[in-house]
Amino acid sequence: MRTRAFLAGVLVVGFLAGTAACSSSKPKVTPPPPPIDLRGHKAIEIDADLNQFTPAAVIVDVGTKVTWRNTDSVAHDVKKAADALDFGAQFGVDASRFGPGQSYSFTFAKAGNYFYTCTIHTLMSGKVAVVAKPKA
Ligand SMILES: [Cu+2]
Repeated sequence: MRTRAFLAGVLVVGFLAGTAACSSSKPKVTPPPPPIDLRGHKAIEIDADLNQFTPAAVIVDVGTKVTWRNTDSVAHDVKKAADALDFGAQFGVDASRFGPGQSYSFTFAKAGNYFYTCTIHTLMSGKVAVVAKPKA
């Protein structure tokens, strides 16, 4: 009996060690999707649908016009995230002007990482990475 208990203990310890090794220091948080590189476009579109912005993260050139389209069945808004970079101009749209079928456009004039969110659905957020065009 003692031997069995010892063996069971070894197996458990071995299993735990193996599990720990597999999940080494990686937190169990779903990583945000990688940004979609949309450089080279003068204008792009981001859909608000199913309580998500799609694509949620994009890379665009300075001067790109970004249009958010509400293709969902409920109203959303688009607002600067609380700790986000200054967008350099009046940014965002209220839910009263961003219901189903409505859209909102903003042209990014300066490089930077701009974070925005829907204040109605707090898990609904996105990022626009604006990069300076390389000199031709
Ligand atoms: Cu929303």
